[in-house]
Amino acid sequence: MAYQDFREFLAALEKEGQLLTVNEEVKPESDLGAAARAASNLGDKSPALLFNNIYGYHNARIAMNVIGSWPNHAMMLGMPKDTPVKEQFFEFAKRYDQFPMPVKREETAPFHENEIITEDINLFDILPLFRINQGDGGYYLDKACVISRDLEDPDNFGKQNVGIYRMQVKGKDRLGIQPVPQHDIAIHLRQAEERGINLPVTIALGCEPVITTAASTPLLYDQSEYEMAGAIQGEPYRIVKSKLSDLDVPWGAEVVLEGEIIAGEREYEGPFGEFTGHYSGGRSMPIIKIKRVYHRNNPIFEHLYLGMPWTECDYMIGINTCVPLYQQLKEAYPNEIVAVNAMYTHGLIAIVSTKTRYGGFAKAVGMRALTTPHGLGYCKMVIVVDEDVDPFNLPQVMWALSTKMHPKHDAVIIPDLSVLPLDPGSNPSGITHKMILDATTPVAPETRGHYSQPLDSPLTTKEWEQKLMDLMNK
Ligand SMILES: Cc1cc2nc3c(=O)[nH]c(=O)nc-3n(C[C@H](O)[C@H](O)[C@H](O)COP(=O)(O)O)c2cc1C
Ligand SMILES: [Mn+2]
Repeated sequence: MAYQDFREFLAALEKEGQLLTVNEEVKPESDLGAAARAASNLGDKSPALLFNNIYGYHNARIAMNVIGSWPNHAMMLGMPKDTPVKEQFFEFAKRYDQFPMPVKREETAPFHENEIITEDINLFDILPLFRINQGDGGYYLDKACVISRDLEDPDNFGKQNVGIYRMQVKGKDRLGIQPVPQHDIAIHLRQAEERGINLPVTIALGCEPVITTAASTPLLYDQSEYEMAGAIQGEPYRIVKSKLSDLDVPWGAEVVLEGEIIAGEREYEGPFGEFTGHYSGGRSMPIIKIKRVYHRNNPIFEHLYLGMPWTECDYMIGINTCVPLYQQLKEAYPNEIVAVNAMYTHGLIAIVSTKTRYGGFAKAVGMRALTTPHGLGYCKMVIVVDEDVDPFNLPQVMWALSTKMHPKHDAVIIPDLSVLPLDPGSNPSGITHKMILDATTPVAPETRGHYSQPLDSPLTTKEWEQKLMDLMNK
């Protein structure tokens, strides 16, 4: 079953006890950021938060932490809320294989209820803005889908991009945007600027969770996020055309902004507390001019807390970072790759579980991970483990590192590769050494170590696991 819009998902969360409505009056700063940070601090089953009594506003409603726990992530997939993480990973991978699912086009959408045109636009009036971290340099939209097209191949639906990119509200109709060079919108902007023309963009706020998931998934450049959203939800994804451009927008959005990135213009943007747990600093970034605003009656403004992991951002880009890496590695090595855990900091570190056909194989798997499209900007460290090690079970990964890895032979460092500039350790920003840690058991023709007597569990352990669980549940 697909959620048609943001409100339907919030209602589903509420029914399952995964939405907490806060009726007491809260201050935009620091209550909202603090509450969402606190929700993450309380563990991995936290509810989404809906605030409907915000100091300074008559009728603003703000939702946070919407995909901010494993139960909420499971519900995004339409699975029972207690589904284990690894099961969510394999289910996501199964649906990823259903790509592409054709889209469903609509003529009108609920957000057409209200239209605001050029001279009347004042984003500070329209949106209940607030800062989430005390060092943020301004007000941000940090969970919006940004849609743009490939200018050289505009009719190619797959090359239309939907991505989550943070935006700083810089004026009543001006936003700053940070297109990381490795991401698709950077390609579109470059095409526009090479021609000296502005890049049309449409921004959708308050979407149902499947499109925010697809928009933050490292898909291939020509894979449509809408066709992936359909595959994930198991039915066609609903879209509607923008009014000012040829861009397709999620039908269920609460608020839609239409505008363009101004060619050649840059302005100081930031700092913003990032998913790396560090501030981005202030840098020169492109500007979006907003020309039209649409919103539903009494719209719900969605925002997300991010900072030192784990936060909602990490749930959003956890499993959906693992799956493309897993599928792309499997394309190269279909009989060997078992699972991939790239849930930490969007895959700056990745753990790959694989069979090893012969000595040296695991290191090659690590190198392949570095050269996947997502690996180019992430995968600073790749840990490769044997097939019997569950990469989602970190104690097992630590066991593999501590017993299988030989520091002289199994740490491979490759100098000066690309990484996203936000990696606070990169130097210069955007360049880093990368490392493969081969924590697999040496196989022939390698002869290192004395691994010939691996320890196995007693014969009836599996039966006893079941038996003990049954006894405990009695
Ligand atoms: C909350 C959040 C904020 C993000 N902010 C940015 C950003 O400002 N710039 C950026 O390039 N990527 C940002 N990302 C990451 C991209 O959305 C993600 O890497 C996505 O896979 C990129 O897709 P693309 O290859 O289609 O560009 C953000 C992700 C999330 C979840
Ligand atoms: Mn994309």
